[in-house]
Order: sequence, then structure tokens, then C-alpha cells
Amino acid sequence: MSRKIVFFFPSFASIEATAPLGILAVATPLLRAGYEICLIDSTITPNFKQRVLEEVQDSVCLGISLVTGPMIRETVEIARSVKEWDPDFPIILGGWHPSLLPRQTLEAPYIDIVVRGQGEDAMLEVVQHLQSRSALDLVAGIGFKRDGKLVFTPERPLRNIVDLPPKAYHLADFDAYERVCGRRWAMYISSLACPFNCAYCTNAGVYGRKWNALPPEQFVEETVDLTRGYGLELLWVVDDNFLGDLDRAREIAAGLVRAGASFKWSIQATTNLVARLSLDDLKLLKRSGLQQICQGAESASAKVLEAMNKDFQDFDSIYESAARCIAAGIRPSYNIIFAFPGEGSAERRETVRFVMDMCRRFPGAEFWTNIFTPYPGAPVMEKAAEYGIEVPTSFEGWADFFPRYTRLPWLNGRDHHRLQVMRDYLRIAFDRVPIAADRRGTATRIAQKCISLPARWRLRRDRYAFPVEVWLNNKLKQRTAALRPAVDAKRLEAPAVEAAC
Ligand code: B12
Ligand code: SF4
Repeated sequence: MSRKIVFFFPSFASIEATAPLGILAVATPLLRAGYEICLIDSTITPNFKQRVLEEVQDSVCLGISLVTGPMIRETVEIARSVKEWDPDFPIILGGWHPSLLPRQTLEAPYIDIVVRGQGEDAMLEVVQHLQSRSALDLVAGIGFKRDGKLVFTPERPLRNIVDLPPKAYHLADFDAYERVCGRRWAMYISSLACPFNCAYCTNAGVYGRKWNALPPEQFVEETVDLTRGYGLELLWVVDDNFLGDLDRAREIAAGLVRAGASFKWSIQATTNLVARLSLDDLKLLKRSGLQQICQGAESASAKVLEAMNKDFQDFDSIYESAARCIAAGIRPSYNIIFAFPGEGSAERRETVRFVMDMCRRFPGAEFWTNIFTPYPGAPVMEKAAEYGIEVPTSFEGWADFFPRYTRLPWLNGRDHHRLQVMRDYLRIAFDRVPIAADRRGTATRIAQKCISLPARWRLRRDRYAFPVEVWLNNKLKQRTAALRPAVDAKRLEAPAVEAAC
């Protein structure tokens, strides 16, 4: 009887490639039970379809991990091909999208089982039941098909992160990820859930709101081992809100300094908690290797923030904490969401002014902008009908939900185009440091610096007609693209919507 389980990770349209943490998490209990794991990540496997079709031949099942959006395209492609080879071969979906929309996902004819929420125990139990051919009814937290009908088992209680097994990092081909990304890095998670409930966020629907975390000693020991063992230069700690316990953060920093850790790391945290860190705290974090704190500023308009349920955010404290971060040598990094319901042109201008003001006052601060994307399970979706949001009625319908190019009933045609051009100008005007290695030559850098000045002028005056600088920047980017490796997940870049407007 086969002991092989195949996992597929579809492309997430970025060259910032590293191993998928969700799959590394569910792999550990399977390995401990004596199963062999084959992990195929589309981003580092040019002939991924053929590889999956070869590997499934002698395996028990295929597991796919995905979030809402373009990852659905390759999921469908792979699942359909596997079903063409053997209509009875079990295909299991896990991760955020199937967790938030289990019924609609399972309705797709090529999906057999969906796992809702944490998958460590559920996946092992599913595999064991598939092998013993016993009924799946006793496996909590899943959905499956019986005689063409969808069956859902009761919810599986959430486990705290301390009770979860370590991730199977040894399955990751870090050499291949480094070839694509230019940097050797990994994701690490040290806490689950977030106590807040922002209207656009789906977290509460999967992990609840009970923040729970690993003790500082475990964080220090695991991260030091991980980075030394695989020669990693950077860890992105993907906790939703790393600073849920400020003392824990301080102890982690002190522990890393004591351990002589030499890797860089970055975290995500809410602006109100970052604001509680003193300059001394930040200096200690910097000494421990912390290089960046990502925060969701989202908008500068009080009206929009209220609609987002972000009343915990205070702008004076954002300015103050940015100043302290810069003084400590840590990059404050902020996300912005444009076009949230209720954002008119006045509110958008307010946000652009805030971004420009921050970047001018704190060189080194950076902003990443997105277009509001209504995700399943987010509180804002309760008002979908009121906002005129067309909610897809099939699994495949969610494939184009992606903050880079989302179209909304109130943001279409010329408005959408104008916002995209403005986002382009924000990118040109102010520097951002991506995870992937900077492959630009000196000439490209100087040219981009030169066009940042007219870009700032345009942003100040809100003028985006004849965007020659954007055209120029695209030409410069093409030069850099030629230096990229052949395997580039950007192939999933937006469909031809930009050209249409
Ligand atoms: C790391 C990360 C990324 C990484 C990698 C994503 C990935 N797929 O691994 C990158 C940078 C690529 C990314 C990109 C984006 N992300 Co992201 N990301 C995260 C983040 C911070 C951590 C994910 C993680 O690794 N967690 C740790 C692992 C261990 O947990 P897990 O993924 O939940 O896995 C568990 C279960 O889901 C399940 N499971 C997972 N896979 C599988 C597979 C099988 C077979 C089974 C059985 C079970 C199973 O078992 C695991 C262990 O319990 C989450 C937030 C979060 N708190 O999780 C957001 C999150 C997943 N991202 C989100 C979003 C919106 C995005 C972007 C759209 C953002 C953007 N502005 O572009 C893009 C979309 C990417 C794309 N093109 O499709 C949303 C997803 C919403 C949704 N409905 O899907 C989240 C939840 C953030 C949020 N708060 O809204 N993201
Ligand atoms: S603070 Fe971040 S993780 Fe928490 S609810 Fe808001 S968006 Fe989600």
C-alpha cells in the first residue's frame, strides 16, 4: 500500500518565493505517522503539471493549499488534469479559501474533500481513513462528497500554537527558492489570531480572536536553529499581530541578542501596539536583527477608518512611532487600502497627503498600496448586497479577486484606471524594499530616482494625465525583468484589464 502524499502549492504571482508554511505544517504529523511527502511548488517547478501527474501515479492523494485569488487558476488546472487521469483519485483542498467557503469550494466537480481551518490533525485523519476505506464522517472539520451529496462534519476546535507540531522545513528546497527570489529566507509563525476585527479582514473566521503565542525561549531556539540549519538570511514572522504581548517581544529580542543570532527578521503588528514600544525597546529589537515592522495604516480618513472598524488607530502615535523606528534603524512599513466603501476623492486625497507627508518626514518609511478586495468571510461582506458587490457563485469565480487589480461597482473604467496610475506614481515617487533581491543596475536606479521628482509633483497636484513617467518606469522594469530567472511567478499577472480602460 502506498505511503506517499503529494502536495501542490499553486503560484501566488510573486517572485518573493519561499516554502509554503501551511503545507510544511500539515506535513509533520504525516511524516511522524510514516508517510512520505512530495511537495511540488509551482513557483520553483517550471513543468509543475507534468511533475504532479507523474508523482500522483503511486500516491494516496493530492493536497492543495490556497488563498482566495489567482492561486485558484492553477488549482483548477491541476485538479482537472488529475481527474482526467483518474476520476476517483482523491483531491483535498486546504488553506484560507476552502476554510472560508467550504461548501462552494466542494461543489467544484474536481474537488473531493475540503479541510476547514487548522489542517495538522485533519489531514492525517483524512489520509488514514482514505487508506482504510472507512467513512470520513468521524473526521472533524472537513467536507466531503457521498453519492454526489456534500457532507460536512462538525467544526474542529482550534488548537493553541504551543500545542502544534513544528513545521517540516526540511521539505523545502531553499536553493530553488533562492534562485527565483535572489534571497534565502523563510516564513516563521509564533502566534495565532488577532484580537481586532477589521471589516476587510478574514482572520477571525479561521483563527478566532484569542491571541495565543509561543514562549520567547521557543521562538529564540527555533529561529536560531532554523536560520543556522538552512543558511537563511531573513525570517518573515507572519504572525497577524506579533506585538500582542509586548513583554514577550522584549524577551525574544533579548534572547536573540544573548544567543548571538545573526539573521534579519521582520514582523507585522498593529499601529497602536507599535506605538507602545519605547526607543529603548526598538533599539533592543534592532540589535536582535529586527529590520522592519509592517503595519496596516490603511487610510488617513477618520470616516473610512471608522467604516473599517479601525477605531484603535491614532495618527499622532503613528507619526511618533515612525520617528522612533527610524531613530532605532528599523524600517516602518505601512499598508494602504484604497477604494474601501465610503472612500470618496476627498478621503483618497487625505490618504495620499498622509503617505507623502510620512515619506518626506521619515525617509526610509515605506508604503504598499492595494485596492480593497472583498474577501469571503470578512465582516464587510455582510453588506455585500448593500454595496452592490457581486459575490461569485462558483469556486472559479474567485480567481480574479486580487488587490492588484480588483474592480468594484464604485471603482470601474476611468476611476479604476486613474487609481491604478496614481498607485504607480506612489511606487515611483517613494522607495520600497521588497524581499526579493534588488537586481537593478546603477543606471536604472539613477533613472528611477530622476523620475521620482516629477512623480511627487503629480501626486501633490493630483494630476495623472499623460503618465510618461509610468511608461518610462515600465521600460526600466523590463530591463530588470530580463535579469530575472526564467521561473517567474509573475506570469499570473493581471489579465488584460489595464489595457481595456
Ligand atoms: C504568508 C502570507 C502570505 C504569503 C504566502 C501565502 C501562502 N499562500 O502561503 C504571500 C506573501 C504570498 C501572501 C500573499 C497574499 N496574501 Co497572504 N497571508 C500570509 C499570512 C500572513 C500567513 C500565512 C501562513 O503561512 N500562515 C501559517 C500557516 C501555518 O497557517 P495557514 O496558512 O493558515 O495553514 C493552516 C491551515 O490553513 C491549513 N492548511 C493550509 N494549507 C493546507 C493544505 C491542505 C491540503 C490542508 C489539508 C490544510 C491546509 O493547515 C495549516 C496548518 O494548520 C496570512 C495571514 C495568516 N494569519 O495566516 C495572510 C493571508 C493568507 N493572505 C491574505 C491575502 C489577502 C493575501 C494577498 C491577496 C495580499 C495582497 N495584498 O496581495 C496575497 C495573495 C496571494 C495570491 N496571489 O494569491 C489573506 C487571505 C484571505 C483569503 N480569503 O484567502 C490572509 C488571511 C491575510 C488576511 N488577514 O486577510 N500571503
Ligand atoms: S489588525 Fe490586522 S489581523 Fe487584526 S483584524 Fe485587523 S487586519 Fe486583521
